[in-house]
Amino acid sequence: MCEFPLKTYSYSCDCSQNGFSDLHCEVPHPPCWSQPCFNHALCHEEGNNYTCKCLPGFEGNHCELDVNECGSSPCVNGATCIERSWKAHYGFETLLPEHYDPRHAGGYVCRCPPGFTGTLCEEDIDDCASVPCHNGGSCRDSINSYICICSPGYTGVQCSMSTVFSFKSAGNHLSFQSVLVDAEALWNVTLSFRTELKNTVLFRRRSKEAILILELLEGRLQASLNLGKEASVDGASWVLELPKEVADGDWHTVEVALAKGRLLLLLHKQCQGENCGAEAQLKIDSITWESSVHTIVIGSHAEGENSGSFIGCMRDLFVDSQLIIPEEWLNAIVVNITLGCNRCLDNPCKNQATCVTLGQSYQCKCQRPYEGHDCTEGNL
Ligand SMILES: [Ca+2]
Ligand SMILES: [Ca+2]
Repeated sequence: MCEFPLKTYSYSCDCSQNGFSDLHCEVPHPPCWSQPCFNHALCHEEGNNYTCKCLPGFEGNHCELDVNECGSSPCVNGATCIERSWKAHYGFETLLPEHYDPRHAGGYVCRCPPGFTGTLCEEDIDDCASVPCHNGGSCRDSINSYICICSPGYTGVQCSMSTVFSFKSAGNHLSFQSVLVDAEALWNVTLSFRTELKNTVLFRRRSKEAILILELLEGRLQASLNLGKEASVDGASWVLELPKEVADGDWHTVEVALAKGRLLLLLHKQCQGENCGAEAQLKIDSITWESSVHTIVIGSHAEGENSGSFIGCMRDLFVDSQLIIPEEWLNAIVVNITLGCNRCLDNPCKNQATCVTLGQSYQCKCQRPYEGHDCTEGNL
């Protein structure tokens, strides 16, 4: 490129493209001169060679490779994995800083689905922590939700709705109609009751084909079924009884079910042993269980009939697996039924004691010298 003896001429050598420097382009550039390392890696010279010292999150001889940290699916429970090297997510993803910084481009963050937390979204958030279930209901944690297991007498998502109602005098009753859509469906009534009447009716259910009655006779449960339009004349009938005395003023839960070919009478909860259930095989094939309207009267044999009327409280009434909630008795005939169950109305406290309602129970404040739960014991 240069020639002698043109002394009078000056010259310069352009080495910008060939990797050399100095006046005559005879000195090679240092190895890192060409900036061979990618992704902001440091170039480290060793003699005529170089090595690239990668920032976290990059690899390869020239740090040209973005480590695929999300490749192993480290986030659990359906979380989304976002690598810190994904520049396009900055400014949008709240889990990342606002601006990309190559010095912090290694690793990943997990965006958790609702209900989970933790670095890897491995932790199921305790949705019961806020104690959402009321009235003594117990809480079961679920995914981004909870399930309340309500105490007897309450229902609703948070157990804040009462299912309790009471019959204070003869003739009080509740009457409504139920439509069995599926002819094969079970006839089923489950309820809890509290009474001291020894002989009373709990419910009567009537359809075109059958009459089913649940009552107390001498303090014991009896379910009777009569089939046929003229049931008492030419129909078949069955009676089930349970020996346990239940007219004791405490709550009892009873179920009567008429499945295809079987009649069942069951006492739930406190009852244990073989005396808690009775069953009858109907042994009838010819009856047609048509879809039909059923009339159900709770607390009485029929509207306008006072004999055998129920006096006491009921709660958690289910008809064909549907909970019948007092607040939703819009289409029912309701005769003098009171919501709740005020036990003090039964005058349970003796000897001039004062009765105080405690939820669905009561407490007696005794006059001296009486004592005991109902103030019946005394040191006279
Ligand atoms: Ca990466
Ligand atoms: Ca949870």
